[in-house]
Amino acid sequence: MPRILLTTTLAVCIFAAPAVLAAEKSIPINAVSANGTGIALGTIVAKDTLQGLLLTPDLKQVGQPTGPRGFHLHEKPDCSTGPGADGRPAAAMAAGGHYDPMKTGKHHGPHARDGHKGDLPPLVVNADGTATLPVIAPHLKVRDLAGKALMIHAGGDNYSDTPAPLGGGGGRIACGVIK
Ligand SMILES: [Cu+2]
Repeated sequence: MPRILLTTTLAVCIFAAPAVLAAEKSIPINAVSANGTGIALGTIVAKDTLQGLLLTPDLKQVGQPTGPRGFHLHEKPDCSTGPGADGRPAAAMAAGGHYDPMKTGKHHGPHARDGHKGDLPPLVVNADGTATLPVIAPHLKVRDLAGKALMIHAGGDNYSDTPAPLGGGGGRIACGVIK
C-alpha cells in the first residue's frame, strides 16, 4: 500500500509540474497614436519558462524604424490617449509608467533587480515591418501581467535614465491591454 501511494504521489508530481510551467497568455497588440487606438498588429504570447517570461511576438506593420524598440510592461490596463509631457494628448499615456512594484523609480533594464520590474528586452522590428524574435524577461511571470499593458516605443532602450529618461524610447507606438 505505501508503495502504491508513493507511486501515485510521484505520478501526480510529474504530471502537475509541466502544467504549472505551461501558464500562457496571448495579448492582442494595436497601433496607438494621439488619436487613440489604431489597427491590430497581431499578438504577443507570454509563457513561463525556467529562464523567465518568454514573450513571442507575431506582429505585422509595426512600421519604421526597423531594429530594436523600447519594450516594457506598463502599470495600467489602458492604451487610451492621455496627457503627454507637454500636457497635450499623447499616445497610450493612460497606461501610466513602467511597472515598478518596489517603487524604485529607476530604469535599469530586464536583468537588474534595483529598477522597474516591467523593463523588458528590446523588441526587434524586421525590415519588412514584422516582429517575430522572442525575448525573455528573467524576473517576470505570466501571473504578473494581468491588469497591465505591454508597450512598444518609437525609439530604442539604453536601460538608463540618461541622457534621456526611461531608456530614451520616447513616444508610444503600439500597446496591448492585458486582461
Ligand atoms: Cu514603455
